[in-house]
Amino acid sequence: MMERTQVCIIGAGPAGLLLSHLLHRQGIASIIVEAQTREAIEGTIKAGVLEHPTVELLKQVGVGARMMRDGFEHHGIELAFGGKRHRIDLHELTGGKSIMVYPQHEVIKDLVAAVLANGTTIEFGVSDVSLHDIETTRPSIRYAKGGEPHEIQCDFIAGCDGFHGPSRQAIPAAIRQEHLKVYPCGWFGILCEAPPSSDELIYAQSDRGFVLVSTRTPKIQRMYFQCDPADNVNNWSEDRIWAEFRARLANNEGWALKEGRIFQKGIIAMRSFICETMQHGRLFLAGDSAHIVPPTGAKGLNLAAGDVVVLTRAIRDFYRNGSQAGLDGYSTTALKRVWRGEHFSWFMTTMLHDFEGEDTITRRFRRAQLDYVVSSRAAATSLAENYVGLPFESLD
Ligand code: RFL
Ligand code: PHB
Repeated sequence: MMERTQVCIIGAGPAGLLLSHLLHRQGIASIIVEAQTREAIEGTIKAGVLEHPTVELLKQVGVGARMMRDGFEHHGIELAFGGKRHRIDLHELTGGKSIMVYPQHEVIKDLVAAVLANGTTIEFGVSDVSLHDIETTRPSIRYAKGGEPHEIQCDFIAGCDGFHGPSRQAIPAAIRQEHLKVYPCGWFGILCEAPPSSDELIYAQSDRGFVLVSTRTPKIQRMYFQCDPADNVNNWSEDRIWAEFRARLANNEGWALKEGRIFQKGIIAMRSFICETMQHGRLFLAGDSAHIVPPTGAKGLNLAAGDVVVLTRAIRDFYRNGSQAGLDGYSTTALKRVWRGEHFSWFMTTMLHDFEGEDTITRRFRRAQLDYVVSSRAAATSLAENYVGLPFESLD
């Protein structure tokens, strides 16, 4: 079957769905193709923190109602080290900004509902997606669904297919510069049935490794501890997991984690990755297809949102007044924000994780940096400004 649309979007993650919705609001049509089922994308546990510009954008484009009702606004975070907790007052340090704890799969549900209500097609469960003629003004994608071959012709292809999707590979290797840093650790993430242990997220550094205490609802908590990326979740019983959390969060202040039944476990890799350029011909990458951050800065989804704002503007200007400038400058504009988020994520990661085999001077530098961040208003303000998120491009 052959179809035609203005923008063909590969991937129904936050990047692809939000792009489709933003384009629709500019009167631009799209079709999304997605390898997984709707149930799978709406059920995958990923991000938890939305930064201030993302929250404002979701509200502004009419997909923020459930987030405002069910999400949790946080005005600060805590850094724990040396047996003590130290609060970073995001709200006060940024002139009133905050972050929202609202799970990625709930954002996905809100966006899928909005995109379908726009009358846009999302083709779920496709396979063998390939990109064609991206160096011409009539690119297309081909894929299979239910054993049948399909083709979509379009003006633009948006590669929103995550780190493992085919879009990035469609940019010739010779013009693609890839920057990669793999960290020698992973994060072991759990969901458990327990009340919150803290009003705010705790990022904890210890000699046994990093811990993040996050939350989902008053009854479900999300926590992570730094682990060997090659470890297996089956090596970790509930008892062993809680013992590890207790050892890493040992403190002089008399508080302890509230423990409960663990019902989800997983290990994620930690890497920093940037693909320069994010465009080729009529193909534009957005989100994790072009860049990955370690999760310590809570930036991945938020960087994806920043990209699609820039891309929406560029495509809108093309259709509205034939301008090519936004399209030509897409990668340069988007990458500026991406590099900032990448650096911040690296900064948070190296400040909070101890790595095996490090020399003692590196460990002492880490402690000096932590002491500085919690004792200098200038240093805390810098962390807060980055954590709540630097502004997006304007869509007006
Ligand atoms: P996604 O979410 O990976 O979506 C890509 C979609 O493309 C589909 N796809 C294909 N479709 C068709 N054909 C193909 N060949 C395809 N190949 C792939 C996939 O099925 C998928 O549906 O990328 P996107 O949209 O760029 O969004 C990026 C975010 O998902 C990611 O950056 C965040 O989850 C990162 N992240 C966090 N980001 C934050 O902003 N704040 C956080 O607090 C935060 N915490 C996290 C995180 C990521 C985590 N994990 C699991 C990696 C915590 C964790 C544990
Ligand atoms: C989460 O709640 O999943 C979460 C929060 C903050 C991060 C990463 C993940 O930095």
